[in-house]
Amino acid sequence: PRRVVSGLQPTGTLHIGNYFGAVRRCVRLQDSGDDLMLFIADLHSLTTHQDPDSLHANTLELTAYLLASGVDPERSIMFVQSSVARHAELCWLLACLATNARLAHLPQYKEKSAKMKEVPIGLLLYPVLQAADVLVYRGTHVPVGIDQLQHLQVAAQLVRTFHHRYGRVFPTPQAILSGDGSERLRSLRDPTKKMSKSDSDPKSRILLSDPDSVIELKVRKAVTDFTPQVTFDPESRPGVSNLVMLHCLAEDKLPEEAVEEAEGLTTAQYKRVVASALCSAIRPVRERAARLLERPAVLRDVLRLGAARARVRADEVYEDVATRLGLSATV
Ligand code: AQP
Repeated sequence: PRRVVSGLQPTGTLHIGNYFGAVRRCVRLQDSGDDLMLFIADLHSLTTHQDPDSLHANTLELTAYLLASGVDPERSIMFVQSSVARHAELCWLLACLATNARLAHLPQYKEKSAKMKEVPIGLLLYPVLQAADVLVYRGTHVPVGIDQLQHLQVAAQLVRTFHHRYGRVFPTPQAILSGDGSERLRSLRDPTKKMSKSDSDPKSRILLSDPDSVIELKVRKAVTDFTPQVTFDPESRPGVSNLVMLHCLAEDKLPEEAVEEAEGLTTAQYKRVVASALCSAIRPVRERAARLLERPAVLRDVLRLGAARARVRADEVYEDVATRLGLSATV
């Protein structure tokens, strides 16, 4: 089977963009037989300052939401990134093959570093750690959004450089794009932007923890445009089309079907349909997560077992890599 590797940062409660765009995709890959390794990317989250207590709480919360979303810790391996030291160790080896010029030119780095006064080296290394995350398990496939493709290209280049110098060790990881538009759900307040955890306006996103009444309110307040009909045209009508997209993801249907269903409704009326679809899709996840959060010891056990299984795989690959480099590593 394909070995799929994916990570999510424990930087706050997941929003429906994270859910439809990442978590649910992983669960569906797991359910269709892929070998899924899903990790909580706490090392990545450190590229921006994290309050230690919040980071710890967010890690457990994310664990609960992932389980509630259908990640099966027996079929898949779910763990915290920092509990498998090989991620950081392989990152160092790969960093010695990466060039500053290549990393500093990546659009996402340029964008994020431009907003900072002091730019941490970790931000520059972010794509190298991402490559290590996948390669340390000889991952073959990575579910990504369009904006992450550039980082997968960095991984592919590192694999080529590695092979050239030391021989073939890693498969070149391939992107899995969802093709259903779920990779980029938009902010409910400004549909030109993506829905994001860090947006200062809480009404711009729907959280997986939002009760029905809050979901309804946020959808009602969603920015659309001055045309009352419901159509799907992401370029010229991003706001309404984003609602159509959410409707489709919540009910597993195609935009044509959603638009047909909305015939005769104004966007204001259609918002009620969308809100109700989202409530039905999210309610079971929210309720399961709440029950799981009452049992933190169970969540910790899941993570501990996941880490132990991940370490076995990572040690084997790392030992192979270290040997080829001439490092006298013992596992
Ligand atoms: N708007 C989105 N639509 C679809 N998918 C999205 N993802 C994020 N935003 C959207 C996907 O969710 C996963 C979460 O990755 P992350 O935890 O590394 O967070 P992120 O990419 O930084 O996105 P956030 O959660 O919105 O945070 P900020 O505020 O930093 O932008 C990824 O697979 C991502 O593609």
